[in-house]
Amino acid sequence: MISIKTLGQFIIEKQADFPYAKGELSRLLRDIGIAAKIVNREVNKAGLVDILGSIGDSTNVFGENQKKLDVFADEQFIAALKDGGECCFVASEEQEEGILLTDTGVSKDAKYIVCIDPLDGSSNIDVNVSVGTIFSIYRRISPLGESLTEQDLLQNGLKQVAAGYIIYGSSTMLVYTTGKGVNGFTLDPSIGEFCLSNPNMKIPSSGKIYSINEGNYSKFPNGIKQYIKYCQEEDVASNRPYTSRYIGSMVADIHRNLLMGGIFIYPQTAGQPYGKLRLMYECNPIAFIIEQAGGKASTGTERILEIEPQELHQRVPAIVGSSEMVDKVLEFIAQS
Ligand code: AHM
Ligand code: MG
Repeated sequence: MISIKTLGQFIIEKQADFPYAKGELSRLLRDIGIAAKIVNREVNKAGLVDILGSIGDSTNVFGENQKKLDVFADEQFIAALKDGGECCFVASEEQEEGILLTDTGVSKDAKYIVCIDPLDGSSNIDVNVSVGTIFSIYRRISPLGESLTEQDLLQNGLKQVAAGYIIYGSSTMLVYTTGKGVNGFTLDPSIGEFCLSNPNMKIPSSGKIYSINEGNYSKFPNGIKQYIKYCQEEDVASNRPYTSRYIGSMVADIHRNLLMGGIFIYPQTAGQPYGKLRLMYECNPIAFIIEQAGGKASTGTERILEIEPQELHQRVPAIVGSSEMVDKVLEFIAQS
């Protein structure tokens, strides 16, 4: 008989690492895992939409309302967090304002705040390329029963109690950390469970892959341009030239680099002084995971996890990956 460990079993075992834990965080992670399976089912059906009816606020041939997948994912995760009762506030990329779940009464005593990008890389859905979900979990600061304040909602990345991503790819995987290493689970569709497949993940300290949208090259800061040229130079000792790989789904680019070693960069450009990616539900959770796996995450001038957030949808430049490669970029930036 093959011995497998499911996400649910693993979460319960790990609860013992937190002596005063009452199981709320475990339940919250489990709720996210369940929503991820439902989103996975829909993502995998995406190609059939043309047969069953068009996406949008239209009705398919069965009379069912077809929703855009990112909207569907957003609703699914929020519903799971609401019903689970462990989350008092959700900030989502899909929602201009955060959602207070305490109003429902269900989460009245809920301790946790979740920031989520329900379906990242959504431009890739229609072309059958991997997309992902990214989430970040914080503990509320204000006492239970009292109103949440800005302090609760805008905590820096070091305060994350857990973070993770789900990649809907050739296999679907959930990777998460609670600050004690990073573990990866692959969905086994035959039993409908995420099973531990990548325990204690570590990113190699260096690699051969650089991931950046080079189409924006002319608008990049000088330090980044110089680093790209460095990646392309021939040098046997440092294994260059590196290989360029850019999917345009952050989760997929980060996941590959986590496994193989590499660097992912989304810098500021002339037109986007803070880059494109969002701090609270894209960069912070990814930075937490990559640091826990032994890598680094910086804006070019500061550690991403130390940024004091000013607003829920704030953007920051991101330089994330193998520690030696991030250090090299920072050297170029410092000299430029
Ligand atoms: P999204 O949240 O609208 O999907 O945008 C985020 C995505 C990231 O997954 C990816 O790294 C980046 O946007 C790609 O952007 P670009 O096409 O500008 O390179
Ligand atoms: Mg996104």
